[in-house]
Amino acid sequence: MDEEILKSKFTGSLVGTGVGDAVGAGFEGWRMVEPEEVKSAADRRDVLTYTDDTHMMIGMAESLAENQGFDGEHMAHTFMENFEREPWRGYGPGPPRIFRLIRAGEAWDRVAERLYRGGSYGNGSAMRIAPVGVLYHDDLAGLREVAYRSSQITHSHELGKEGAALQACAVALAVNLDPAVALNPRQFLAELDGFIHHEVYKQKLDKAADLLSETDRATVAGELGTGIEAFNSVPAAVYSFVSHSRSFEEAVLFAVSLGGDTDTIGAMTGAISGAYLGIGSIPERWRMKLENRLYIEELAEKLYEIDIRTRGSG
Ligand code: F2R
Ligand code: MG
Ligand code: MG
Repeated sequence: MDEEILKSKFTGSLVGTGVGDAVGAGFEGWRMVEPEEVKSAADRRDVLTYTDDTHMMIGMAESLAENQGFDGEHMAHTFMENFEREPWRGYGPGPPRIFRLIRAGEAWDRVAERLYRGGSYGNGSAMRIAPVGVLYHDDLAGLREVAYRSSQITHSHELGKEGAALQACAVALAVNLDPAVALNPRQFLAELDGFIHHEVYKQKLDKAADLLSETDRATVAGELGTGIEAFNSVPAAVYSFVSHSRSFEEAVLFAVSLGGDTDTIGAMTGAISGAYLGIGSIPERWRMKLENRLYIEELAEKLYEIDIRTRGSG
């Protein structure tokens, strides 16, 4: 693939996370909303402010860039320090408790097991995973390992880890596809199905394939789920992408219109769509308003440089 296109996919996925998060943020918890209403709300805003989804995605990218790959202890401390600087970003209930325990001296790789039964299966480790999807786009075994191990910091339930791996794989597959060639939605879903291990996600991917010709958004939302749990939000993001693969804007507006965890489903859809279509597909009027856009682009470029070096030495 042309290197400029590849680089634009890295920036597209990270900026796409931020834009999708910010566009969806005002509607989190709504039942359903018209895409036009989402669009005009985003267009009216002077700044697109992101939430915890992008704040944690930035932490992942910072840690991966600084270590030229995954270092769990460093990533856990990066998350914790970023949270301590900006705790107002709308974090889920679990991560702040985890950061306080790590700050009190608990082991970063065991503390998540103390939350909920068997650890959290919230979507918090999937919503932030775009940097792993782009950096490990040509190494799906490595991608799975880093998705699981990064999830372990805050979301140690197997469904939380698998949700992060599924979202990372969707980003990686999207990076590897030629944006000039029309996406085959069934093939994309089948490749994800081949990658994923857990039956809960396999069933959701099957449902997503069955819903490809569905025109009723309420049916899609009801069948796939739009909740805070990873298994009730990652499949909706994948569906929003495959059903609107030619347009970043349409994919994100559709994702947010489903209601529920709108910032997170918007962020994950934006990450996949940006990874497929590249940074140029993100509407200029949204991209230019994204808070900290230049910093997010800089992080994406650092990850791209690591990717070039890894491929050069491989
Ligand atoms: N926090 C929010 N939204 C609340 C409103 C924010 C408001 N707009 C504001 O600005 O202040 N959104 C963010 O949180 C979600 C990610 O959450 P995360 O990080 O996964 O949190 P947690 O606590 O780990 O899990 C979430 C909930 O899932 C249920 N759950 C998880 N594991 C469970 C288990 N094993 N058994 C039973 N339930 C489990 C719990 O209800 C958890 O609280 C994103 O939406 C992000 O945007
Ligand atoms: Mg959020
Ligand atoms: Mg959310």
